Amino acid sequence: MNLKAYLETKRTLVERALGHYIPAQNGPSTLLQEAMRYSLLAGGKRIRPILHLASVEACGGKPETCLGFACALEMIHTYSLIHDDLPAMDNDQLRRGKPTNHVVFGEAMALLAGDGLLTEAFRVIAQEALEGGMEPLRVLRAILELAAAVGPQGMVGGQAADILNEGKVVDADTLAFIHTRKTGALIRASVLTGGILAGASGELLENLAKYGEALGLAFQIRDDLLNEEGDPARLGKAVKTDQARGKATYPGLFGVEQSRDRLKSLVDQAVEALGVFGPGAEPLREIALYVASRDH
Ligand code: GRG
Repeated sequence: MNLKAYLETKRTLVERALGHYIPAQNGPSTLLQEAMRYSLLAGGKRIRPILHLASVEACGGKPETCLGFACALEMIHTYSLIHDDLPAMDNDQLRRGKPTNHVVFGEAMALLAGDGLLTEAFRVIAQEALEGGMEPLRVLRAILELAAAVGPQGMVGGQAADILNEGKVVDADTLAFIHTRKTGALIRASVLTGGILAGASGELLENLAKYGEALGLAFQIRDDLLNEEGDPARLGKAVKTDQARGKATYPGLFGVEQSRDRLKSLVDQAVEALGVFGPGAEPLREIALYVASRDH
């Protein structure tokens, strides 16, 4: 298959739907809406919604019915980036090749833009489920997975541990704790919820969870490596910031070579988990290989 064309088609679909769900607005909330749209529509790979749609396809579902859920994943991801860039967290000036949200709109508006996107994500899921007549129990299960993945037991918990461990020498277990939650949990949920909404069997869901877990950790290890040795122009953000901030990273703890080996073995694990799927899982397979080699 042509992965580049596949990613481009899905990205365009998601891009258009995001603009529709969070439209430009006139009125008292204009600036807030502008701040939300500024980061949401600033580009980005859209890998989480694409993984979700690919997972729906792999399980024989209809991706067009899950576009709202896919966009919700991207809204949550974008909120996390806006908050992560704030002066109280990583204090970054550049994201997706543009000045960060707080640099343009100020800290208060950036905080609220993140809050707005997080809340809108769950509104969009509920609205699309009602209007599309989706199976209620499947939607509830998917919401449970998503909320658990991004709450204190997942992404927000991982971010807290990341910040609390800044400047400390962490062990391998702590590093895995941070990475699987901060980044891995939302990626795992993006994949798993696709299977849930498509009505996949228990065996398929178990394997989607294994795939998502391995891929989520692989994604963050690649992110660590790119922070160490990537091209800032290609990445659209600063590099070598992790070391300067005393962040817990794979290359920091294990070195670049061992991190690359771990990345490769995680991608192998992810691909292996897809063994029970038919040819419909080809995009998921290709995306796993792409994650290991991505340059941005
Ligand atoms: C609740 C106050 C508060 C803050 C939450 C949870 C959180 C802050 C931040 C999440 C942590 C985070 C930003 C992890 C990094 C994940 C990561 C690898 C981001 C980059 O994702 P890509 O490469 O980026 O998919 P694009 O721009 O392509 O979408």
